Amino acid sequence: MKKIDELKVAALAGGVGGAKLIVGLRNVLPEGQLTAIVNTGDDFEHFGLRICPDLDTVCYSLAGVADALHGWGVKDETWHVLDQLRQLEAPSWFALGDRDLALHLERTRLLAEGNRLTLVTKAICRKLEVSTAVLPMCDQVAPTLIRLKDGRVLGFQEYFVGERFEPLIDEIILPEASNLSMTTEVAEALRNADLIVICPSNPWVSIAPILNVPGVREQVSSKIIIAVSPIINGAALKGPAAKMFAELGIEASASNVLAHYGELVDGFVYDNQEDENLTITSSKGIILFKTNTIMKETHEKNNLAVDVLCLGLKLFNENN
Ligand code: FO1
Repeated sequence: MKKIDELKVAALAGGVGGAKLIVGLRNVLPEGQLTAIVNTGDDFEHFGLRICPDLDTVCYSLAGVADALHGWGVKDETWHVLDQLRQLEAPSWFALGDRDLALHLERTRLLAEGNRLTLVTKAICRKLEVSTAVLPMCDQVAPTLIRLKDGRVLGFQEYFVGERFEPLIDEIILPEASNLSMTTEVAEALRNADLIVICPSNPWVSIAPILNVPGVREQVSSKIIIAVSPIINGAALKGPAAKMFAELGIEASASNVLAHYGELVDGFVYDNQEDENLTITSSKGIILFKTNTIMKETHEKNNLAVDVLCLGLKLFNENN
């Protein structure tokens, strides 16, 4: 029998919602028992710089320097470079703040020296005084592409930011898995984990890319997995998840998030405000847990983390 503060947890996360629960898990678990495995499908090249939005959102959030309004980028940011880019009539659709820019410059420099993204991220976390292990899902470039109904194929940021996720999507294209490989760091984190937490991130563009890395789905499926729904009453708190569901022909609902994860999860956490009673389509006995999943304040992040860990601990102890 394990106690909650003995649990080793690997949390799969994408952008803003995922980062909030990662912070809550870091706050309630002892040092060294949490590893964040983060989506890099949103990454892209911009002005020759390697931009890794989800890694940065998780690192800035853990460092306590994330901009509270947006959830991404750095707080107390200034925008002189962006203003000057506009003067130059250069691309300004993706808002790069001055402080944030320093991180993109340094990451690009370290990558150009031949360092793996995993080690570059580790170095950046050290400089941001983040002790939590933050791992990119893989070291290879692994862009998630969006095929639109008008035939165009866009990178995720061009779709999400450039076109404000307005165009109708036809298909989400993940990279060919055979071009990707699980890092030794991710393999070790998954092997050592007692519990896998799928954070309230977009199932298609934040979680699916992580599960697409060869070996990840196999490694996690032998563990207790708790997923948190990013959809409440058919809507996403942030980002395109609900709209994507609809355009992929799936009604946006917590039930459909659960159906999307299907046999993978052992426990599913969804919001108190959810007025539908979830129908479980999977044959295996999935435990449902209703609580507050809206994380504005730190105590809400911590409370959700405790709920997730208690559910995970219960299932872990029943299975071990
Ligand atoms: N999101 C926006 O909606 N507009 C932006 O201009 C923008 C800039 C940006 C810069 C750095 C960064 O790390 C994230 C940024 N994001 C922006 C958010 C980003 O597109 C999303 O958070 C993730 O890709 C979604 O998971």
